[in-house]
Amino acid sequence: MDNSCLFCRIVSGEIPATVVHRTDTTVAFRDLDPKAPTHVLVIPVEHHADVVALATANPSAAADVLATAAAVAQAEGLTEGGFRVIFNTGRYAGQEVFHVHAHVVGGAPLGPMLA
Ligand code: D5M
Repeated sequence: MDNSCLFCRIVSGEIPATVVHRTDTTVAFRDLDPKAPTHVLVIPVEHHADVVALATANPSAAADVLATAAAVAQAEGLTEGGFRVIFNTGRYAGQEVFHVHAHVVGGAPLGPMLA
């Protein structure tokens, strides 16, 4: 837990979020600024800055994030039409929150990825 980290504070419940799924190792909640009809963020409970740090330090937690992303996609009805799972990583990708998170986005045609 990093007290200066927004998403650690969502994990602890100190900052409210619309949580849609929770496991021992992950939390999934709705993005405040959705870019598609469904836009959920999936994070590990454990603090890691980005997907490289997570996969290096705790590959099993990285697998848990993907399993939760898949469960969210199913629960939100995204699997038939299709969806994206995106890890913005670092400056060029526009990562703003440095607690690794998977964006699960879908619910409508998403257009080309690199517009
Ligand atoms: O994406 C960071 C994402 O985090 C961005 O889509 C907004 C979202 N965000 C920021 N604060 C909150 C809170 N408090 N609740 C829910 N969602 C939030 P990035 O990949 O780092 O650019």
